[in-house]
Amino acid sequence: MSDKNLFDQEDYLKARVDEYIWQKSKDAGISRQRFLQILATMVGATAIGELARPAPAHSGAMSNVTSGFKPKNSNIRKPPPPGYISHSKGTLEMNWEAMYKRGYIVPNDWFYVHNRNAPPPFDPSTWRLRIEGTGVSAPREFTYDEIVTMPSISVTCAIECAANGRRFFEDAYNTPLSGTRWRLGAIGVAEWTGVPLSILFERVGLKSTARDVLVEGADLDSLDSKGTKKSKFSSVVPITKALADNSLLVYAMNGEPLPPDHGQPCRVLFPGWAGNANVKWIERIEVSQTPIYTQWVMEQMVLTGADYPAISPYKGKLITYQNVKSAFELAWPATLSAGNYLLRGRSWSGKGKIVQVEVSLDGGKTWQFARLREPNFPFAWVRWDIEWDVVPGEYFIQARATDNLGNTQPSISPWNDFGLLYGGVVSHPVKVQG
Ligand SMILES: Nc1nc2c(c(=O)[nH]1)N[C@H]1C(S)=C(S)[C@@H](COP(=O)(O)O)O[C@H]1N2
Ligand SMILES: [Mo]
Repeated sequence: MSDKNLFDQEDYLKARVDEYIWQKSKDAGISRQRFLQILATMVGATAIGELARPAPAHSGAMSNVTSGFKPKNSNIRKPPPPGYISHSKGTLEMNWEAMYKRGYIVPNDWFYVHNRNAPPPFDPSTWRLRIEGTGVSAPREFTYDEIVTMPSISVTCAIECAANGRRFFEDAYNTPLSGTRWRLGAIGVAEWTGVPLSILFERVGLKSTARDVLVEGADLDSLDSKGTKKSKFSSVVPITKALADNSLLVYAMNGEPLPPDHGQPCRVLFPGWAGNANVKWIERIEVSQTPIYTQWVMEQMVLTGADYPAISPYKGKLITYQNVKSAFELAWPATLSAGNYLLRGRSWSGKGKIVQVEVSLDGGKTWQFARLREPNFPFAWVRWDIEWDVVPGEYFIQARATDNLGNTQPSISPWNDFGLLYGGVVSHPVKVQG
């Protein structure tokens, strides 16, 4: 499969499903010809069996706006910056108001956090990264010192949670969801420094037949609620993504050693892919000649619901790249004083860079172009602004971005049961005082 095809999730998913069935068939001693016959009859049938899914109960989890103190039992090490929202013990949502007129990059202390577990302790003298699997001919371990002395590059790009914007599904469909009720603050842009995975893979004798890469953290995943066996938090990408120039084994963030909350000592960076692909606290990478199907990816990394029938082995449509979104650098809800105001915001796309941003100050009736500011890196974000001569009243303001592949934010995102990849235009409430 070519790298270009990866941009088309339909193609990617279909290829993965075909491979899965072929692999199973081979294991069972079935011929290629018979496999193709099975395939022809199978996809529709498995799709139907998986459709029914009970509506999730509302978690009722409380949200806290932080005021600088650290909650007990937190899975987060850094002190929460003022005005940040902590939805649960492992989540910290960026405060968009604090980004007003700030630089392109989010400082480490201000970067959002999504930690399923507390950061594990790190001892540079005993820590090892193991690279192994059927896709390499010389599996071995690397020490921390070895990694930081290898050739490195720096990439400025975003990491964004696949559930960023989840709360707008609830608003748009008036249906509660379980899971973190992020607004738009589960994203940040940083300068990530590390070793291109392609260089590491060269040192372990990457085979031309390598297909998939599994990256595993030191912590456990969160599938235990259903009584299933606990496994390490991990993610899987195809070898084409792992070998991209900007796919890195990261050890520094904005020029500092990777902080505990963001993956100390090492995490992976897969630009544009959903946050969870960027595994933190990694200890093991498996390169495989056969596709790797983990429970996490098949059950959690998918869009599910009436619009997204399951296609075995996936419970829905596999998530890879993030979509287009926009946010204002404003509090939620915002209160402004009448007069001239420089309205600012940022827009981003996991598939490329933003080429156009439109803003509506009248709830979507009329739109005008915002001014885009430099820099404007792909897989990161662009800052934009617009003058607003504002009179007292109550407003719902909106922003709508378009990326270089022509993806534009729709007025509403189609529903999925986990509330992932909300890309619809968001109405931001603003009150203007006289
Ligand atoms: N080992 C490990 N890696 C992980 C996670 C985790 O819980 N454990 N969370 C993932 C998710 S869901 C997201 S959105 C990003 C968040 O990265 P950040 O906390 O550095 O912003 O890390 C990903 N990597
Ligand atoms: Mo996440």
